[in-house]
Amino acid sequence: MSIFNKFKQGLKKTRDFVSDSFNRIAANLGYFDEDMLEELEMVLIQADCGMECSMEIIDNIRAHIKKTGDASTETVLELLKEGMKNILKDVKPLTLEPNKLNILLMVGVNGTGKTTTTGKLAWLYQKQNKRVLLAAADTFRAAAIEQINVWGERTNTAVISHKIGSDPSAVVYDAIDAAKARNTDLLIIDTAGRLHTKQNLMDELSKIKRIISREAPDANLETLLVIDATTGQNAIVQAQQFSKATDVSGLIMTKLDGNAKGGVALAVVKATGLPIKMAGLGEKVEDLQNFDVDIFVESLLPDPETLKKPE
Ligand SMILES: Nc1nc2c(ncn2[C@@H]2O[C@H](COP(=O)(O)OP(=O)(O)OP(=O)(O)O)[C@@H](O)[C@H]2O)c(=O)[nH]1
Ligand SMILES: [Mg+2]
Repeated sequence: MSIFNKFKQGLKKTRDFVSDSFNRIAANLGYFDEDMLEELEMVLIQADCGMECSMEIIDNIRAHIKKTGDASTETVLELLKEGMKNILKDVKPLTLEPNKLNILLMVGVNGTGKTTTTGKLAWLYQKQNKRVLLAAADTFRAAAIEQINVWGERTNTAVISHKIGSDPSAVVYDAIDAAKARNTDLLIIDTAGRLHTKQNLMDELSKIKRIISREAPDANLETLLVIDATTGQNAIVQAQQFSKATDVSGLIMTKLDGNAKGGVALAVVKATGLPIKMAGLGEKVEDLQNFDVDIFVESLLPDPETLKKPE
């Protein structure tokens, strides 16, 4: 399946809502008047694009119409896509640096999809013949260690783990040691879910980071904040506050398949200025994709050829 189709399928709920709404509004007249623009703004807000992004996009469309007099459905659709792409433009896909250790530190609040995404990433890079190693630095629950080991087995990836209750930094220390000895390309560190407000847990994260910079100072480190797209406005607050509490280099938006609110990707980028690196589009191992702005936006909106004409 092409990447475009994977995004279309994963984003089906949001696509159905946004595309059908656009078509329904457009079918009235074949061009957009002020009421229709306001209706379109409401659709964006309902898809969780956020008030700020939605207003910015529609204001730009309005200004363009005023300037050119062109309010045709095709032009509005094009401007809508352009507006969305402009907001998301700073996206940078995840890339591994060759001939050195790359470390992905997976962080985020509880249940956002850190462990699942760790497994999916292992699978993705194993397929590319990279030497991958996993670190079970969520030592809170036995089930968490078990879960990452299951992913290790499924993806044929070695896992460094200690027993429940041990210091996550010690796991990371051992994992880096093993990564060096094995000439590993990619070490992925799964951490426990934590709230940015819990100081002791944030300190634990800082300690993990200190170990990484001490033991692997030349490694290419990415701290990836995993955000659950189905948590709506909460996702925005989480992303904002978590990235303030610790240095985050990029976002992974998971569960974009979960509801019709995938527009939250725009709101999160707007609120944090952080790039989205990857998109979780389903529960299956192959449902993790590099986040591509053009493909994401085109997946949410109708193809120009399919636009309905007014009756
Ligand atoms: N539909 C869907 N479900 C996902 C996706 N990513 C993760 N999940 C599901 O989300 C649930 C939680 O995933 P975990 O990976 O355990 O989340 P976590 O962040 O490791 O959770 P804690 O370790 O408890 O903080 C699981 O049921 C996953 O299958 C996704 O992209 N789409
Ligand atoms: Mg987990």
